[in-house]
Order: sequence, then C-alpha cells, then structure tokens
Amino acid sequence: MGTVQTEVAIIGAGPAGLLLAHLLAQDGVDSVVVERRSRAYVESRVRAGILESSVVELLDNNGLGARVAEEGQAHRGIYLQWPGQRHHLDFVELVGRGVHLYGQSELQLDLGRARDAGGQVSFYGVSGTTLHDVDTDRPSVTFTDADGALVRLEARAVAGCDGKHGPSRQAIPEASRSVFERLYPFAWLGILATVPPSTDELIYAWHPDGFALHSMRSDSVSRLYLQVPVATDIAAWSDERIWDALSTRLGAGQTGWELKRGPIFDKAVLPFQSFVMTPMRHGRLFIAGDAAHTVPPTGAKGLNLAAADVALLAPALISLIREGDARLADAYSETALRRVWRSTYFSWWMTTTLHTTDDPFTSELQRTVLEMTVASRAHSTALAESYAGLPIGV
Ligand code: RFL
Ligand code: PHB
Repeated sequence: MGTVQTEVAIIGAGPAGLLLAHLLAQDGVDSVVVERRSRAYVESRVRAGILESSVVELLDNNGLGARVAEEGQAHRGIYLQWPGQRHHLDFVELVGRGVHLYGQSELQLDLGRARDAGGQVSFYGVSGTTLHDVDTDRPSVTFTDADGALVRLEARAVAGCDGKHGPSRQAIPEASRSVFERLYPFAWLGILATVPPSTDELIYAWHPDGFALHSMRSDSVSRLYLQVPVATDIAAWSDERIWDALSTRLGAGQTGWELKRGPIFDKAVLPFQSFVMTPMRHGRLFIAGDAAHTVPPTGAKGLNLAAADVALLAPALISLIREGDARLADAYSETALRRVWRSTYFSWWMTTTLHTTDDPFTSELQRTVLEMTVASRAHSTALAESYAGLPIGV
C-alpha cells in the first residue's frame, strides 16, 4: 500500500471540498482531495444556481471572483407570484444586498482550475474510501485509486465534504450523533433548455396545479422547475407536457407575459429532504456541506451553506494545525449549526409556503402568507434577509 502524507485529507471534490482546499492553500496549508467520481463527471453535474452576496465576496477575496463577475448575473431580488398576481421583491432596496446567478458547474470549474494552479494532489475516481482513527491526532483515509492501487493518506485532520451519501458521516459513532429529518410529499422536475429566459430575475410561482420556478443559466439557457409527485416517472413528461404545465403555472397569457419555449437538453426529477446531523465534528473529523445537512432547493441555500461551512472550517483547521490552537475547531460545529438551522428553517418555510397540497385549509393559509409577504415591508424584509443571506460567520 502506498502512503501519502498531508495536513488535511479532504473527502469529496464538490464545492465544499474544493473551496476548503483552496482556502487552506491560501494560507499555505497542504491538503489532498479524494473523490469517488471522475473529474469530468463532477464538473458536468447540473445543480444549484444562486450565490449569496457574502459567498460572492468570499470568492472574490480569495482570487475566485473573476468569472463570477464576468459571466454571473447580479439579481436585485425575485418575483413572487400566484394566479393573477406577480410582485417583485427588491432585496437590494429591502436589505442592501442582492444575489448572484452563477451555475454550480461554473463554480466547480473555477475551483478545479484553482486547485490545478496550486499544484496540490487530488485523486479522482477512487473507491472504498474508509476513515481511520479520527478520534486521534493522526487520522488517516484509505482508498483504491483509479489505477487500482491501495493508498493510505495520513493527515492531521480529515474534512468530510462527501455529500449526502458519503462515508464521513458514518465515521462518527452512532451514539455520538443525532439526525433531524423532514421528508416532503413532492419532488421537482427540473429542465435546462436552449431558450433565452422569459424573465430578468427568478419567478417563484404558487399555483393550484403545483409550484413552478423560472430560473436561468445565461442569456441563452433557461432553467425551470415544476413541482411533481415523489414517484414521478420522467417518461410520462414529454417536452410539450412540461412546457404546457410551466406556461400555466407561471401565468402565461396574463398581462401579456409569455413563456418562451425551446429545446430541452436536460431533464431530471429531484427528491426533496431537510436533513441535519449534529455535531459536525468528531475528534479530528470535521463535516461540511451536504455531508452534514441537506435542504430542499426552494430557498437556494444548499451551495451557499456548503461555502459558509468551509469559510468557518478553513481558519479553524489553520489555527489547529499551525498553532495548535483548538478554540475555533472546538467552536466549529456550534457556530456552523446556527446558520445551518436558520437556512433549514428558511428552506422549509419557502417549501411549505409555495408547494401545493390537496388540503384547502393549507392553500388558504399559503395565499394569505404570500399576500402578507408582498403587502408588508416587515414580511418582505424577512424573506429578503434570509434569501440574500447573512454575512459569513453569522
Ligand atoms: P456535493 O456537491 O454533493 O459533493 C460531495 C462530493 O463527495 C463525493 N463523494 C465521495 N468522494 C470520495 N469517496 C466517497 N466515498 C464519496 N462519496 C461521495 C461526491 O461524488 C461529490 O463529488 O456536496 P457539497 O460539496 O457539500 O456541495 C453541496 C451542494 O452540491 C448542494 O448543496 C447543492 O447542489 C444542492 N442542490 C441544489 N441546491 C440549490 O440550492 N439549488 C438547486 O437547484 C440544487 N439542485 C442539488 C440540486 C443537489 C443535488 N444532489 C446532491 C443530488 C440537484 C441535485 C441533483
Ligand atoms: C437554479 O437556478 O437552479 C435554482 C435557483 C433557485 C432555487 C433553486 C434552483 O431556489
């Protein structure tokens, strides 16, 4: 078995793992990234699209802001709508900051290139990732590399950035971890289409047929979602059926607004879940991003939470490894979880406010909440504050 030494072993080359690696490298801390999938697969995954302004600032302050500024889009807010009504919530006016539209796959590319430029080691296409001795000062990770060789990675700390299904979470003894979970009775059918967006900013639409969201990736690519039942067979949704449902739910034909249609080149059903595991640390194992928590996508928080976690974790690991000072590391889980729970609440609130059920009482309450949100500055400010996001570290 080959042995590799590093300061931080990072499991997972998603946004959490690669951003952590980059922040550590900025301070001269060495890391090795271990990823189950190929690099091409990781870089082509279609996922989130919205960055909070504090995350854009974090990227900018760490030399990763150039393409976000050039190719991303600054959005002042969102549209909130229900049949016959469309209202713009201007976050910049309400809370002094907006959001940025920038696809997760673009960020993944930027992070991969930054890692290449730093010349540090990454293993893609590994199997059998196993964590060892995480409750000692000398934890390690073993795996089989893409060529079939067994590798032992010895480190001072392990960062579990391996998403919802990775092994890191399981390396915390069951008696030492708690899980909080909420399943929802619906999913999203998401599409990417080659057609200019029919809106300048995102439209979140409540409709009796189900929720719909109009997002985008660029001036020529639209990203749209439909609420569908959990066990939806995608084969039952022809392109025409999808566009018809989107047009109805997004209110085409009302006040002259029309939904432009185009060729659909990606179609998938995304299940929904709220999930939080506590604590986010066990000995020298630190968990970040989706490995510790999953939110439903309605609040656009998943990627932002992953970035906020590692923005806390990087200085904690640097102090621990460079100075033997464990104070930030000891505070990591509690500090990170405050934001995690706030985003979990917001994502749950957006989800339960906007997704239709067959309960008429719930529908009336939802319509009331939507009306209150646009009519009352206090309510719209609360939405804006959570959507646009808190400063990192809060
Ligand atoms: P990631 O991006 O899932 O990365 C984790 C990485 O760990 C790897 N891994 C392993 N590596 C080595 N050994 C093992 N045994 C491993 N097991 C797993 C995985 O291959 C992967 O590369 O987690 P990270 O970095 O924490 O980033 C979090 C975000 O990716 C996530 O929160 C968001 O993308 C969530 N999400 C969405 N969020 C939104 O705000 N809006 C969206 O539209 C949206 N769409 C999505 C999504 C998440 C999805 N997933 C996870 C299924 C759509 C999908 C399909
Ligand atoms: C997206 O563009 O993929 C997106 C945007 C906002 C959300 C969820 C997904 O709330």
